[in-house]
Amino acid sequence: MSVITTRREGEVLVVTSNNPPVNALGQAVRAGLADAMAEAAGDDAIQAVVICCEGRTFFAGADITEFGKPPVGPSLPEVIDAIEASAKPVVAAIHGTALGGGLEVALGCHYRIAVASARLGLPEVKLGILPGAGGTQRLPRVVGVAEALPMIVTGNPIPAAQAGKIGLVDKLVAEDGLAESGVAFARSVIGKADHPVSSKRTDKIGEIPSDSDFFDEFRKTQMRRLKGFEAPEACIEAVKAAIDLPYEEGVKKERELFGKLVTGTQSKALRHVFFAERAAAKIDGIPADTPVLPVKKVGILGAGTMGGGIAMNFLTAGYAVTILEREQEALDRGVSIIRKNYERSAAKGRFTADQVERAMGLLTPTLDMNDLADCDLVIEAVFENMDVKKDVFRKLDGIVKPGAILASNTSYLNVDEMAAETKRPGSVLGLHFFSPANVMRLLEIVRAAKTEPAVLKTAMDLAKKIGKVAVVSGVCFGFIGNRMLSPRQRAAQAMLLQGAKPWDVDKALTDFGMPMGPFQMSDLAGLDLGWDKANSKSETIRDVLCERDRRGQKTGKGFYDYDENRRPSPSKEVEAIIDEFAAKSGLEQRVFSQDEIRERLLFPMINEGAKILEEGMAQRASDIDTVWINGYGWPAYTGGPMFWADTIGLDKVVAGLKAHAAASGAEPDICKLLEDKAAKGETFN
Ligand code: HSC
Ligand code: NAD
Repeated sequence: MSVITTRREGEVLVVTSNNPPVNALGQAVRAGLADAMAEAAGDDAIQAVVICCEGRTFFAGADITEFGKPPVGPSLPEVIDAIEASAKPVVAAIHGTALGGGLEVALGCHYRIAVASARLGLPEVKLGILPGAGGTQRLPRVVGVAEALPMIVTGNPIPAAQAGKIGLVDKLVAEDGLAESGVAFARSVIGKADHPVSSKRTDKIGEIPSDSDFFDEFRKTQMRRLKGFEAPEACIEAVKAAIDLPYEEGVKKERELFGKLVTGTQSKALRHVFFAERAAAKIDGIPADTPVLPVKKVGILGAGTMGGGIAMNFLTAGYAVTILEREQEALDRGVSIIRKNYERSAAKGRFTADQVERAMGLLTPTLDMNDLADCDLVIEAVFENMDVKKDVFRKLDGIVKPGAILASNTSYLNVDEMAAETKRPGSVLGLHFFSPANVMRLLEIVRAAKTEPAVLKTAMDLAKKIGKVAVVSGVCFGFIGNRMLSPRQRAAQAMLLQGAKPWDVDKALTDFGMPMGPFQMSDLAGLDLGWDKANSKSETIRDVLCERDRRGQKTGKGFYDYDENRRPSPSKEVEAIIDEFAAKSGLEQRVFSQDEIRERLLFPMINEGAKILEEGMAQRASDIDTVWINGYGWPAYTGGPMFWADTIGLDKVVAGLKAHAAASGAEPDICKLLEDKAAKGETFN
């Protein structure tokens, strides 16, 4: 059956798209829409047209899989121009998400109606491009620049009610019977003298001149979000063109900017990120009919840094949570931090006071492990110590109902060993959240040797429900993310002994787009994490820093000095300590370029990533990219570490690793998979 069908409701032609899963505007859909418009034009009995979609959503945009392939007509702009040129009014009837090209189709229509649950947006910028089918020119004309600019530059969709307020939607209609509502609306406009044509509107576009401060003010508020990305600035330029140029010329400008972006590296990388996140949700070796186990009540052990944040994820999503601590004081502290975090978010407008109370009302604090007996899932976030973890698993196994899932939030430890303490190893897995757990999107799901498929599938399902991006990892020290952090830390330390300063090292990574470098990260985490005070013998730079109470941000100083606002500055004392160690090492002191620092930090990570793949600890290279982008702030516009390695060339990475090893007088430890791929000219993705 054709993806586009038409049917007549009296004098109204109803055009329906059925192209699952999201009605992407692929070639067949575009051709079908063009045919339908021709059908309407050629039939005197037809006086209006309704465009709607079957399935879960209105058109969710252009078909992203077609980018980078030779275009096959009709193009989306041609189809939308044909819709807009129709002498008979066209009504878009929107449900689900009208996104990107989907919203551009709707903007080409003369009228838009939507159900209240619908959302409308132009998310192209998140794919490193801009709306290329007239969206940057039509949206400002329809809603004004002040409303259009944030939608185009941030890519965030708006709810239908707001779209109604700003004039993007003409009428909100009932959730059921959308096509019928469309027909009724169409009938109500038949016979009107003029139907609004988005590209010809002039009533709102003059409100903000293109040289107004508005654009600079907007840039300032979005600074952090825009840093390093090329597409947002192009979006701003396109919107300015909408103000300054006649529509036809503005469209030309838009097309030119789109063409440049879509062929660029950033857009390729961001499209990779889009598909990588979705691929990560697919697990090898799990039959499609594997059931998802019911989870209603969640137990959490430990109300410390992680336990509290983990609890918030579930509370926000509406799960009942019981949180366990050893002592009343720690329990009270944990619960009050959860409340404070919610209240802070409410103050920023992210929650209403009611939502805060509803979430807090779902939380049961306890000191008695027996209260976890009826939980469907229990996650432990107690100290990172195998004996403590084993003890917890043994006890939980005896208390929590049979069939319930037991999970560890361990950062490094062996989940198989914990599972072995229980009589239900099939129900044990790792759920590794990232700090702050209520904010970071990544969840590493650690598949232990005996984890059952249903348990794994349930965890993947839960991750989606609490808004996380989940990636499956095998059991190895540090799993995917932290395991790759270790060689980076070693490389950073080694450079200190050869003349680099912590701030030079960190700068190479922040310039690359990471939120912080290795030494800023150590200062944030605390240098004394795992440091043995009693046995410290001033053997490493870290030992000396901790001995002098330079333990990181929490003591006001670490590798850096911090002021009262936690702003870092280079430290003379640290420089002197490093110089002393460097002199003792006998290594030659030299100046490192920022390029060399970056390569020395990042190439060993790629090598480790390749080992992770070779050992089957990650299912695919793109999973590693997803981990680093969502768990550690790796800049998405480079596509993640493995994609980035592909873009610079694996042969270059191997050559770099060899050169760095030679410079340090060490044997290079290069992963065979990486070396083989480099030799064959292959890539990871
Ligand atoms: C665009 O529209 C550019 C335009 O300006 C036109 C430019 C024309 C220029 C011409 C110049 C001459 N395409 O996310 P889910 C797949 S750019 C292809 O899990 P959900 C997805 O991969 C586009 N495939 O579902 C997955 O496949 P799998 C702007 C797409 O319910 C499956 O659908 N639009 C696709 O959680 C389910 O996806 C966007 O960026 C697409 N556009 O969320 C919207 N969209 O099953 C992107 C999805 O094989 N999409 N797929 O893994 C989304 O944000 C989400 O998919 C939804 C649904 C919110 C729609
Ligand atoms: P934390 O010290 O802040 O909290 C641990 C809490 O567990 C403490 O409040 C302690 O009183 C409590 N606790 C200890 N034994 C208990 C028991 N038997 N029953 C109930 N409560 C008990 O530590 P954290 O940073 O939250 O780390 C917890 C776990 O999460 C560790 O395994 C850690 O490796 C992991 N993790 C930490 C981070 C991070 O950045 N902090 C990130 C990811 C994972």
